[in-house]
Amino acid sequence: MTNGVDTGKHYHKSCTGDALVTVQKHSTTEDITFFAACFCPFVQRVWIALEYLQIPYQVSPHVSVDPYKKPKELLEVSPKGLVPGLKLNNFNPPKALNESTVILEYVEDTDLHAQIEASLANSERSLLPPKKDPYARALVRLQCDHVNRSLVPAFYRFLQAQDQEQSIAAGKDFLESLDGLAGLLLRAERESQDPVALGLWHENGSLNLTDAMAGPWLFRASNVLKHYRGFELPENERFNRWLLRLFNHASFKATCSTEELYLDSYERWYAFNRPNTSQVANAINSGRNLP
Ligand SMILES: N[C@@H](CCC(=O)N[C@@H](CS)C(=O)NCC(=O)O)C(=O)O
Repeated sequence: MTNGVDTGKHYHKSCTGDALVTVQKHSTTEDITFFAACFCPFVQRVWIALEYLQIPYQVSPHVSVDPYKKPKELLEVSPKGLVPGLKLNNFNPPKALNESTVILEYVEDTDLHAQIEASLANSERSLLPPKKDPYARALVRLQCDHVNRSLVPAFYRFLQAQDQEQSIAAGKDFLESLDGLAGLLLRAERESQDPVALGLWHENGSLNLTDAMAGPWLFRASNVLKHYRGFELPENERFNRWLLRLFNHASFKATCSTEELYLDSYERWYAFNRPNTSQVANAINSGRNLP
């Protein structure tokens, strides 16, 4: 079912394109050290938020730490040896955080705190609607919950499917999951006018947690799934306009390498489903939850 042949390509260890320029801008010591890997979508979702909220950070030398080699510095911040991780150097001794979803909420909270301290509580830059509108915040969190429990696993099941029957079923599941997300985005639009609740889905919205949370897999659907599975995104004008706004957003673009990096990197893990290459791939193969 895989297009092309397994050419034995290996994952990249350094960013290319716009992402490389961003790395170069973040090479000096800061309160936050960001443990990243250039190909990783879990990393990219955090990276988009750091860029958007303009939180100072230093990227760990050579984007990246190699999560498959599990260097000691990575294990100190992320016990399973998974990227992303944050080292928080403003604590003495430094503290650490792992798990992309937790880190995203942490950077959002940190940013809010900094804004309040600087009396900028009305700043536009926030990933969630204001605390005074808990329902609008919940609408965005519903979308994120769907992304994490449905969209992300469906993406890997589709990419890793090796026979035709599996691949057709997994492709359908992935499309259904995209459809489910579109339904939740339309619901938010009906039920809230807050620009952050609308996110980039709406032309009057601003980048939000869902954009950061889902964007990296939507992007890889448009290149990696297209290349290895012949996948075409649904012909849904609203959905495609959203993707255009998202992929062209400055904070999103700043974290993207060139397409070749993703195609090469994914061949090894998923497209040919080589055994024992990653914790995510193993979890999908054995029907367990993602790590
Ligand atoms: N649940 C984690 C998943 C992170 C993850 O799986 N990262 C991959 C790279 S994309 C990794 O570090 N893999 C190393 C391994 O499989 O050992 C999160 O959301 O941060």
